Amino acid sequence: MARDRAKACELDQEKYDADENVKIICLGDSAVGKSKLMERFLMDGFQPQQLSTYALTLYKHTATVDGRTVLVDFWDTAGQERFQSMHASYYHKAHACIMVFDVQRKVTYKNLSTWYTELREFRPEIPCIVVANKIDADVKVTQKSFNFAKKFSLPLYFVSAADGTNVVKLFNDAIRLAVSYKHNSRDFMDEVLQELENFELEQKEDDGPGQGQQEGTKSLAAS
Ligand SMILES: Nc1nc2c(ncn2[C@@H]2O[C@H](COP(=O)(O)OP(=O)(O)OP(=O)(O)O)[C@@H](O)[C@H]2O)c(=O)[nH]1
Ligand SMILES: [Mg+2]
Repeated sequence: MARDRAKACELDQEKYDADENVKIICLGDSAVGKSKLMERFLMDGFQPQQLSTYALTLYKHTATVDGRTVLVDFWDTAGQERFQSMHASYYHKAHACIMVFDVQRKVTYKNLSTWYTELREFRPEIPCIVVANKIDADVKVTQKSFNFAKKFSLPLYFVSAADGTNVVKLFNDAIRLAVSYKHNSRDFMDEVLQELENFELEQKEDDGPGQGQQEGTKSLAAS
């Protein structure tokens, strides 16, 4: 209990010290290895047992990009269909996406197009990396060409959560892309949300506590 509280304080402190925050989401069918990739990157470990993610797990990570501290929220989603309808909030304000398939199960590669269509519905502009996982099981797959990534001009990484191949590179590149997207975003919804955030901050500074969001929304619409 006390340890939980200490951990929460530590995270609050990190948030305070961080130069910025980014959110990275992970998508793909059930059992492609999304959670194992997170485990490999964050804990440098791999437990082979299968424990399907229930709906959502959030991992916090602190990274340094060009000398700046970046607090990263990794959202590990459940690939199972029964959670499909919950995805709207997963996408909200995400800055990058890691989209995983399993090189041993063709269907998980085929389903990338469904995941990608949904991603683009909610986040039309964010960087997305396609990940071919479990290459330890068949290294020859790295010779194959996977047209999905080419078709949408997306980077493709061959990785293995089991032996760690390319995992650190994948996540570090994803963090960089997320930060760079956050700085250069031309996405209309991002601009509106950013403007709302700034406006709310200004309102708080100008009027002190207790001023409602309604007023902010009204003025934004009028401007
Ligand atoms: N050989 C091999 N097996 C892997 C690798 N990554 C994951 N696995 C296995 O694949 C299974 C599923 O991994 P998870 O990480 O739980 O899959 P997930 O995508 O998070 O699945 P959901 O949470 O159900 O969406 C586990 O039994 C892992 O041991 C890998 O790189 N190589
Ligand atoms: Mg999982």
